[in-house]
Parts: sequence; C-alpha cells; structure tokens
Amino acid sequence: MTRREPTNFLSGVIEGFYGQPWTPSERLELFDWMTRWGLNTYLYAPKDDLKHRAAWREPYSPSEAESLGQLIQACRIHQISFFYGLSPGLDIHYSNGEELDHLKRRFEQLRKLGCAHFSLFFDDIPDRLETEDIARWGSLASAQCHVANTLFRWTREQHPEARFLFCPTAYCGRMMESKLGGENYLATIGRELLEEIDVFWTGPEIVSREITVAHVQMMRAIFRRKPLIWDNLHANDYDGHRFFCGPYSGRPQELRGEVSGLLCNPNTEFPLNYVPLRTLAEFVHFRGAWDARAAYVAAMREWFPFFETVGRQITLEDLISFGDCYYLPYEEGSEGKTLLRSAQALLATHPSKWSGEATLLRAQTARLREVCARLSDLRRRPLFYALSRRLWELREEMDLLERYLAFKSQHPNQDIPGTSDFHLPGTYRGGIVAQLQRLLVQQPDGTFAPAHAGAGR
Ligand code: GDL
Repeated sequence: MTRREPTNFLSGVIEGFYGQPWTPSERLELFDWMTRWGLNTYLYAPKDDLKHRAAWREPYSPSEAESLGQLIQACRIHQISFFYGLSPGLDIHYSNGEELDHLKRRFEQLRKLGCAHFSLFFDDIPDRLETEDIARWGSLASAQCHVANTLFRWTREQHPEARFLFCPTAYCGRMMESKLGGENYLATIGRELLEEIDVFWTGPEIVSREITVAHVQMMRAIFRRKPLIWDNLHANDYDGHRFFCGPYSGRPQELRGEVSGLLCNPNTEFPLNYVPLRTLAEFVHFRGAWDARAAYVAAMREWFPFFETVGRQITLEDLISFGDCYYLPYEEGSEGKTLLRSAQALLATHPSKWSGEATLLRAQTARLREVCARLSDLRRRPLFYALSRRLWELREEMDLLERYLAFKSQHPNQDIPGTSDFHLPGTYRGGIVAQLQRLLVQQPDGTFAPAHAGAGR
C-alpha cells in the first residue's frame, strides 16, 4: 500500500444485504480489518433490521440504542466514518409532514448516540405514488428529493461537516432503461437533489460484472455529480447456495477518479468476507497494473491461518481450490473452472473412450471432497458455520461424481445406469424449490423455457 486516497473519497463497507445482520463482535472485527487496510467508511443499513426498513418509524429500544451507541464509538476509535441508513420507502406518505417528523426523530436518536452522517434509501420499493403525493410533488423523484433535501439541511444544522447519501429507486442501468421510478426519474434526481448529497449507483446491473469509466461518466452527467458506487459484486443474499470469496475485479483502476467512493455490500455471512474486503482495500490504494488473480492469491495467503483444523491441516493450495469453487457471481476461479470443464467433457464422452482423464478427474474430486471434510473440523467455529451448508453440498456433488466415474470405469462397455446408495430421491436434491428450479430452464441468452420442450413455449 502506498498513498492513501483523499479522505473525502468514501471506501468501505455497507451492511446493506437481506438476511441476518452481523453481530456486534463481527462488526468490531470488521473495524479492525478496515483500519489495518485503510478503509474509511461503514454504513449501517441491514435490510432486515426491522427499524431500518419495515418499521422505520419506530425508535430503537434502550438496549438496542446502547448497542448502536457502542458501535458508533468503536468506529470513532478506529477512525472510521459511521453512517446510519434509513429506508422509509415501503410505505412513506411523502406529502404528510408528520412523516418528516418521524424521520427527524429517528435520526435524532442516532445523533444523540454520536452519529453524524446519514443516508436515505429508496431502493426495492414500489415505484408508485399515492394520489395526494402526485398532486403535491408531481413525481416520485421530486417527492424523494424533498424528503432528502429537508433531512440533509437538518443534519447540516447539527453537524456542518455531515455527509449525506441517497439511494435512488432506480439504482442501476437496467432499472434506468426500464424507466423504474417514472419518466426522467434520475434526471430529476440529478437536478433537484442538493449537490452535496451523494447518489448511490450499482453499475449497469444490480450485481455488475463490470463497471466501466464510460458508464460512470454517463451517470455523472445525469446525476450532476460523481456517483457513489454501491458494489454488490460479493453480495450473496439472492442465492443461498453460494458465497463469493473471489477478488474485487471487473472495475478499472481509473474508476477511482470518476466516483465519490467505492462501498461494498458483501456476503451476508460476515466470516466469508475476508478476501472480498481485503482486495477491495488493496484496489482502492493500489498503484501499478491491477492483477485481480494475484490480489486473490495474496489475500488467500493472509486468510489461510484462519483455517486451522483439528487433526490433519489443509494446505494453502487446498484453500485456493475450494475458493475457486465460490469465486465470483459470473465466474468460477481457475481450478473450479477446470474441474467443471473436465467433468463436462468426460460425461459427454462414452465411458468406453475414457482413458487417463477419468482417473485424473476422480483424483481431483476425491481431493476436493476431502478438503470439504477437513474443513468441518475448523477451529474457528463461526467460520465453519458460515461455510457448512456449502461444504456439505460441494462434498455431496464431489462424492456422487467420484462414484459415478468409478462405476462407469468398471463397466465401460455396458450401458448400465449409475446409482448411488448415498444419493437417493427425496433426501438428495429434494424439496419443492429444487423441483421448481427444474421446471423453467434458463437458456444461454437469459430467456426461460419449460424443461419439457414444446410445452407452453
Ligand atoms: C439489491 C439491494 C441490496 C441487496 C442486493 C443484492 C441495492 C441498492 N439494494 O438490490 O440490499 O443486498 O441487491 O441482492 O443494491
């Protein structure tokens, strides 16, 4: 790490996912990491803290407030800016003045606990206005700007240095194209939102594989300010089978000069976020040519000591192979990719034509299965609990593949169907969700088709 970015560049973490919020001790560990790595911002906005969103008018109880106060103090000690986010959009009545009083009361409670910086969220809400709101404000964008500008002025009266962030209802390119929020929604936000307020943007998609300079410059012109990146690259709340420990990537280094900050909303399971946040921090400060894979390997090396097990230890190479199976949303890591391709190629070939590849693949699957088994004995139990569902699933698939390859290798010329006494219908890949997932098959172009071709297409 060489030079630090100017302090008005926000870099860090949004606790902004669906699912179980992090615990106070996980957040303290996060702050230690952030201070060590030079990340300066933490935004508290867990979607399923009821008082952040569903019950946004309700103040925190004394014990909840005490716990938040401790969090704010911890940030101060670590020299991290603490932001509190509130998400009133599900049911706010924009033209009712009492709603602004509710918002102020909620912010005031946090202000008394030491919070200076705030954020208002209007993501994932109905994009319709009630009749009175239409009569008063004309558009959703104007109504939201009125609320945000009023609250921003109020917070600046309390703290002249306060920063204020705004998450629009259309927060990615795809939503803009589909005109979410109404005609000219984002242009109105750009025009009417006070210029000191930062506007969140997740890139071309909610989870963007790439965010280019050209894309961000286009948004800058619309917002009339640099966008603040809300990065969902490592968020996994939308797919319970996965997590992402791949490197921060798909963003050019020049992006840093075009945005007002880079904030990452990562995996719901806190212990799985070491590599995502380590590589984000590295990216923020890096000078030279960014090599995402090298950053991944370096971060994995640092994370490796967390993987001490009871009994026989796994190696760094084992950890990298495992991490390559849970890399990034659009991309497996190189070893995961190779394993998958070899299996696809082999299973597309008649067993009578298999040669050394089957033996090699069996050895690879056996190794990965064994790594998963070893990881069950991690000494850090919270890390194991965060991983356990995925370890189990990967182990099951490796086991089945290995058994299938062994069976077919023994009977290469007989077309006997493969079976496994350990993978029986009902208990294996069972349940209504698994069955529903098999009904509509996503095609390579993204469209869906019924599994049984012809029916209802
Ligand atoms: C979203 C939500 C976010 C969620 C993420 C990934 C934003 C602004 N909002 O749309 O809370 O974690 O997707 O599922 O990104």
